[in-house]
Amino acid sequence: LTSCTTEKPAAGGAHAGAHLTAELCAGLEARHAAISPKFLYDALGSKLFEAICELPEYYPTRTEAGIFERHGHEIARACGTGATLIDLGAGNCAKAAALFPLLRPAQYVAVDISTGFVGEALARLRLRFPRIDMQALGLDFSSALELPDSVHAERRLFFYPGSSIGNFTPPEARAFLTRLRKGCGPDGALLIGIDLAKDKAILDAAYDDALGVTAAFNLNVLRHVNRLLGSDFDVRHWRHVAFYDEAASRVEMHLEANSAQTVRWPGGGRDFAAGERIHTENSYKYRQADAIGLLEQSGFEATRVWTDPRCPFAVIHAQA
Ligand code: AVJ
Repeated sequence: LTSCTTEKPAAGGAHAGAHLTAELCAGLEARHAAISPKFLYDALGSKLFEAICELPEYYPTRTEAGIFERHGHEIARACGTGATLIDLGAGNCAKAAALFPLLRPAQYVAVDISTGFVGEALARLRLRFPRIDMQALGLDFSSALELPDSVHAERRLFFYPGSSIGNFTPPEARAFLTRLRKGCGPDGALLIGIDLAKDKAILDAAYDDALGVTAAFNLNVLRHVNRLLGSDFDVRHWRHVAFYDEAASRVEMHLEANSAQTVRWPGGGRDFAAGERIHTENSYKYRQADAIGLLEQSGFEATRVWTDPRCPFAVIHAQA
């Protein structure tokens, strides 16, 4: 039997860096199997995430965009113009681009783990804003943030929207924000979007939508892992599970084996029992005071907070 769906090598290189492969193996071999959420973003995963942002159930993108729209002038006043805007997890660069007319950055640096995706987005953006100096950086900033010398050191404004901070546990988030603060320099700042705790029914629906787009996004990680690791996960034998754990204040995403599975990869493998899960994402939801506390424990000073009157979500400007 021949298949029409071939597993192509990963975009931007046929094999993952040794550290990424080692990280994947360690996660899959752990007693509670896990895959880091950063692996959700291959080329297709980035497109599926764009589709998630269009879903009626997925409120964060729309809510945050509304805050940027309603309070744009105040946000620009807090941030100042002419900054070095460093967009962490830029994806399609749409959120930053919407702020360009107000923020008028001197330089725009789009950082994303999905190298090809962010490169294409930036190429389109250069045509629209020819006067802004732009560069795309394909790198995994979750463990270390090493910016090349081409990124201006003055007036750095880190932009971390969409509540991506929620993927870290609170201690990891503090460590990450502390690194950011150190990368800011003396006159730097951070503009961050943080999702706030809300009704469980809203959260459950946002991460398990009726069309199954989030399910496809989650399952697609197995195909990405197959390409990176040479493993033989069969997507059809797994299902998407997502729920809000109120006590832990986080949404969890898992992939659950429909039946007993053996998965192999070069140099390793694992048996999964029916119903066994692979943890693929946490999405922490904060109370506003705790979000501010997180920033202050990382050495930032939260100077302004903007929220939505109907849907709890905070955009915070923090000074390094
Ligand atoms: C990009 C990490 C902010 O946690 O809401 C969306 C990713 N996962 N639906 C989130 C995601 C499932 C998203 N972040």
